[in-house]
Amino acid sequence: MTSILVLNGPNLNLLGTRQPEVYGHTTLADVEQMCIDHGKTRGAAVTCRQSNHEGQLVDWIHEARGQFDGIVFNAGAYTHTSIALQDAIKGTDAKMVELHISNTHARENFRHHSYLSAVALGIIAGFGVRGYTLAIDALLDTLES
Ligand code: CA2
Repeated sequence: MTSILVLNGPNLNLLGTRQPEVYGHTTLADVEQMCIDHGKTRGAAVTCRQSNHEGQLVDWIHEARGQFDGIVFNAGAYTHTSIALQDAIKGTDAKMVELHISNTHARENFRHHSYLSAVALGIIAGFGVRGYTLAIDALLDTLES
């Protein structure tokens, strides 16, 4: 069975509680359940993790090697700052889809650059939390092709 890790970075535990005009009303728990349920409909096992700590995210990416076929990664603000996360993704054999709830290119300039895009299979941004299931589909379609 194909296994997918849905990884969320800093502050995404606040989803649904603040800034609903940017990130919507859905909580992280709802998003994670949606991902697990969507994986099941496609015959894939989805595991969800969230951390506010860069090193923890690096450790989970290292552990993903040989354990997960793909990663859906919303690295939050670390997207725009973290060479460490780029290096970690380079060191895993799992394919990664970069995911953003908001359209980062329609926001402040500092959100326009991503250290992760260069090591991503592709990028989904601006479709709200629906982007998570779009990213799972993109990963599964790629892995199955
Ligand atoms: O659009 C996205 O998914 C982002 O990755 C979200 C990050 C932001 O720094 C990126 O530029 C784009 C921020 C996550 C913060 O999440 C919150 C959710 C609810 C309330 C407050 C923060």
